[in-house]
Amino acid sequence: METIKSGKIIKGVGGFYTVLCADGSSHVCKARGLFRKKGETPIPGDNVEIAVDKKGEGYLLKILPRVNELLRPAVANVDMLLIVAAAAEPAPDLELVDKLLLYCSRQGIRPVIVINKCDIGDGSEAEKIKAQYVNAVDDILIVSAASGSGLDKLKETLSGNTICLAGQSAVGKSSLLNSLLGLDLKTGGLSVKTERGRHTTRHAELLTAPGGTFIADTPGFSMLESVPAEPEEIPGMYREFSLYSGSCRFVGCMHISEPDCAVKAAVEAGEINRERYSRYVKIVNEAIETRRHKYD
Ligand SMILES: Nc1nc2c(ncn2[C@@H]2O[C@H](COP(=O)(O)OP(=O)(O)OP(=O)(O)O)[C@@H](O)[C@H]2O)c(=O)[nH]1
Ligand SMILES: [Mg+2]
Ligand SMILES: [Zn+2]
Repeated sequence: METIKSGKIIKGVGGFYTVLCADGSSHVCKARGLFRKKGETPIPGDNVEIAVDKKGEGYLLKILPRVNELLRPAVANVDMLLIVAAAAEPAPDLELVDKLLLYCSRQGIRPVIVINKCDIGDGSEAEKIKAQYVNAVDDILIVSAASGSGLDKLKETLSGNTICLAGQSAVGKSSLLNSLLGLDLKTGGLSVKTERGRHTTRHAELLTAPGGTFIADTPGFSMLESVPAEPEEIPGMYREFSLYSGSCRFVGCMHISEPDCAVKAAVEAGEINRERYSRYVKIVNEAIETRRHKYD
């Protein structure tokens, strides 16, 4: 006698997958050979069907279709990326934030910008960062894992979603999870680097919070090896450009060197944030370089 159940993989190590079911029970499951034959690898975040035999042992039967799939960390069906930056210590890498926003756009993931460490200084740094993104992103939260400021709102935003954290090392990703979920994850930043400066491979694991919330902590490496889009796709991924881009003289305007560009005019008029626009130009050029060298 087997019972068939459905649930979500929250962890996978050495061919054993921990599946959390809707009734709150969890089962460690093996994947049958079937997956290997099909070349399918179950990963955390996968919604699955399992069979549990009378000894309580479980087997994965089926992986339901994925909405999306992140590679590093390997997590499926991600609703939300928490892009964490620090108001100070370390100085924010906003180019990374911009690239992570492109990644969200490409993967169909809702971005949430979290500006942590607002307890340091007078708070003006956090506001300066926020000002660069107000027209680009709906959710921008200013918080402090240390003081607890803003964490209630953050918790509310996360509720019921599958979430990945991203951002530079030492911005406070693990600290935020500790404060939000009452955990004891290792903090201090850079903790997972080896002496060669490379990050150790870690198996992604989804932490669970009440209300069907699943969160993957991520060590502070960039999930991105290069700009996650083709050059021509990038302008359309900048939401704050969309008000203006229809008025450019050329269809397909890249808003860089073309004449009569409404986006550039909006930058000059102070309607589009100049710093974000400058990084946009850099990112597009990087994407062009990457493509040029792709077939070298
Ligand atoms: N002042 C202040 N310090 C913080 C805050 N949040 C985290 N820190 C400190 O920042 C350092 C780095 O925090 P972590 O949580 O380890 O950062 P992380 O983003 O997880 O770093 P990686 O795991 O390397 O990617 C620690 O020393 C924390 O105590 C905060 O809100 N305010
Ligand atoms: Mg960490
Ligand atoms: Zn233009």
